Amino acid sequence: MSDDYRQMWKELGLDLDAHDALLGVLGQAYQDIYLAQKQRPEGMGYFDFVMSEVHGLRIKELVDEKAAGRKIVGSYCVFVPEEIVLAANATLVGLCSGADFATEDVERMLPRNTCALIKSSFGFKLGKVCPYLESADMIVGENTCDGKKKAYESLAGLVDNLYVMDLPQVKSENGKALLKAEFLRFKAAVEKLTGVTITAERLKDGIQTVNAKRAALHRLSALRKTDPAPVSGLDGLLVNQVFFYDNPARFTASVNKICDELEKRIAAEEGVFAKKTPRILVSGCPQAVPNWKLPMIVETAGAVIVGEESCVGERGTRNLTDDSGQTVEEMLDAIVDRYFQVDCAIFTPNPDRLDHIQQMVAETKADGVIHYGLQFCQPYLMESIPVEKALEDRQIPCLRLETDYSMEDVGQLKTRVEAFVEQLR
Ligand code: BJ8
Repeated sequence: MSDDYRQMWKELGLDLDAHDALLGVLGQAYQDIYLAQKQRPEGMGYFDFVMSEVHGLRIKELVDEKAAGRKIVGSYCVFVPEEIVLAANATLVGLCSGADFATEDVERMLPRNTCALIKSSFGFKLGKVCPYLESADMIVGENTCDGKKKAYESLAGLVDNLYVMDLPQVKSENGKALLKAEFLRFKAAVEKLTGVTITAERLKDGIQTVNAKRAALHRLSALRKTDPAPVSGLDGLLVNQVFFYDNPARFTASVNKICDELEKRIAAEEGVFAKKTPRILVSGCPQAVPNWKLPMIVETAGAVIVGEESCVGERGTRNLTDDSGQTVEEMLDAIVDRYFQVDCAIFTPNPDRLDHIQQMVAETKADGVIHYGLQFCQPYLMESIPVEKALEDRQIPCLRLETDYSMEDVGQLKTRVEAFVEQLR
């Protein structure tokens, strides 16, 4: 890494030694897991570059944007509407973290039995190793699961720019009214932060930019339905992870470029795995960067992942926002309509998620589902039991896994995944 980057990280307040250690582990993991794959599409080269510069070039871009007066908004959840952030001339970045860090310090602030995703977010703050978090002018927390909403009370003491968004837990008229009220309050807060008034024109622009990102991912998902799979699940997940960090227009162009390449592969009947390789849909908790543990296990066990029913995947990107409104009010209603369909397990009841899992199984021609639950994640672990039952009643094999970010259980998970893949053959 260049000296310029080190200076930038120092100015952002990072702990340079700890940060070096993190980048060292990340780089090695990327090498071992990603670069070891065969037959990768050439277009993934862009994503390799993004990952090699994830704390470098992209952060430099954000720092430059800040110097030019643009604000950065950090978020932990797909309920935070990027359309509104862009319309206020600000940039949204995802802050969810997929690796353990500073665990001892974290466990002095949070109970041990907190999910790895929440612990990781705290670890990155306490360990001073996340330049995205340190660049953010506003950090948005949301009242989703109990773990997150209580953890934000403690996070408020660690950062001075936390904004908490309330969210409904029931898909009722009252729930929708709450979401609308909260999006209006968020719009006002972002306008205050940036000093930019959101006009109809800006909001339409924001909607179209985010829709284009989502549409590119929809295109990619559709191509992953083919047998042989034209791209690995590891790479599919990576693209979905980068969705949260990259410059939107560049991301859209890069995904579309991969799709052009995959179309040619499909026409030539080329794939990353042989035809009839067992196909798996992963469903459950979000897998944030650099959490690549499950796809690594699955795809070295002789199966291919063909879709992610997850917030880092289709739950987060399904449905475009209607951009036909002419006024801010009409477009805000369209944004509320779009986000109110997100079927996170914090909702009760949550029948849409089961429908979506089955729909994705049919569309991706998956042979089975792996339910990915993070240890101590009540919403998804609770939901995994009826999901498994409903799938098995429909003769769709399902394997329920519960894990965290450590590598200690890799051997055990591998044994279970291998047995499941055998069953699918
Ligand atoms: S919309 S899934 S991004 S809340 S894994 S912290 S649920 S205990 S991440 Fe999520 Fe928004 Fe929902 Fe999506 Fe809690 Fe579970 Fe931890 Fe979780």
